[in-house]
Amino acid sequence: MMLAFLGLEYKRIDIDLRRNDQMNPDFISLNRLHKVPVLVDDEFVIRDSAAIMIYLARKYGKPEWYPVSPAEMAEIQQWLSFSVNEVFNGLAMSRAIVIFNRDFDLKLAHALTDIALDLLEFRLKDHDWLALDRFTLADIACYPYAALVHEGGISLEEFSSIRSWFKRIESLPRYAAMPGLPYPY
Ligand SMILES: N[C@@H](CCC(=O)N[C@@H](CS)C(=O)NCC(=O)O)C(=O)O
Repeated sequence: MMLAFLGLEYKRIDIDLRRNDQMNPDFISLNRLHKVPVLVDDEFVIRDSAAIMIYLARKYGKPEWYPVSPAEMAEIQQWLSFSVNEVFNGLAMSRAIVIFNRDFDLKLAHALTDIALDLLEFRLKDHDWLALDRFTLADIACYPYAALVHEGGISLEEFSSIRSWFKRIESLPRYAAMPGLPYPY
C-alpha cells in the first residue's frame, strides 16, 4: 500500500503463511524472525512494516509523512507503537484466530480490540487523521488491520468516525486495494 501511495515501481513476492513459506531458508536469510513484510531495495534489506514505511517515506519524496521535528515525530510514533500493540494484538489477532486458526487468546484479543477501537473512534470523532491533522504514516500503519476487522467477525456499526476515516483513506490518490479491502460498507 505504501509503495502504491508513493507511485513506486516494485516487484511483489507473495509469501504464503498458510504454507509456511516464511520458513524457507531463502526467506529466513532476509528476515531471521520469519515475518512479512521485508523490503529489498538494491542491496538494502529491511524488515518490519513501520521501519519500511519510514525508509520509503523519507527516501522517496514524502518526508512530511514522518517529519523530524521532535513533537511531530513523537506524535506519529505513538500511533506506530499503537499499531504494533493494541492494533496488532487486538484487531489483527482477532481476525487471525478466526481466519488462520491462530493459537492465541481470543478473550485477550477482543479486550485489546475494544481498547483500540475506543481510541480510534475518540481521536477520529473530531479529527480527520490520526496524527498532525494530515495524512501520515500513522494512518497507513493502523488502517489495514482496522479495515479488515470484520473478517474476524467484529462489527464497526457503532464506529461511524472510524468508517468515515476509512473512506477518506480509500479516496486518496493511488490508494491500492488489497484482498479484503477497501472496507465493505
Ligand atoms: N510488527 C511487524 C509484525 C510482522 C508480523 O508479525 N508478520 C506476521 C504476519 S502479519 C508474520 O509474518 N508471521 C509469520 C510468522 O510469525 O511465522 C510488522 O509490522 O512488520
